[in-house]
Amino acid sequence: MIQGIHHVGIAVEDLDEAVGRYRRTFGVEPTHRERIEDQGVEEVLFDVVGSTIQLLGALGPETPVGSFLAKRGPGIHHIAYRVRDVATSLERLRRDGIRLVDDVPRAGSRGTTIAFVHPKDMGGVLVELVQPSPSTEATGGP
Ligand code: CMX
Ligand code: CO
Repeated sequence: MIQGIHHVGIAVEDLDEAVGRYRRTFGVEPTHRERIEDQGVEEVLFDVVGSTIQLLGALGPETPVGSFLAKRGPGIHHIAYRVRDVATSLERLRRDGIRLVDDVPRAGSRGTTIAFVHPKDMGGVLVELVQPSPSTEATGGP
């Protein structure tokens, strides 16, 4: 089912401060910034060789990342695996009795199709499944 690590999501208190730190520390430049209203986040992406780091700022306290920051503080929020087909993957997980956050695939940033799997059945790790948009699939990009 897993074709690679699409990205790692990292919850940050201050997006601009975190972007500056990544620039200075690793000499990398952000490749994308987007507000994703239905996820309650603003993301900044850094493409690193073969994968992507997704810095996540919360759009409010009552959002998944806002509540994560309040309870745990900044840190790794989720891991996103690349899959060929999110709907098929969800069907298989559901058959295996794995708790899902998203019962059906939804739209992610940059034309991706995504779904979240509940951390309670994933050893305490929030998992995102990502199907790249057809236009970036050829290049392997996110
Ligand atoms: N990683 C691991 N465990 C997590 C977690 C995370 N990111 N977020 C919550 N949990 C755990 C909590 O620690 C808690 O465990 P305990 O019961 O042992 O205390 C349990 O899950 C319930 O946590 P909660 O704070 O009550 O949070 P909710 O149940 O309200 O929400 C979740 C949890 C996973 C359903 C919610 O965060 C969600 O819907 N996530 C998917 C969407 C998302 O994260 N969007 C932002 C990223 C968008 C993107 O990547 O594009
Ligand atoms: Co993500």
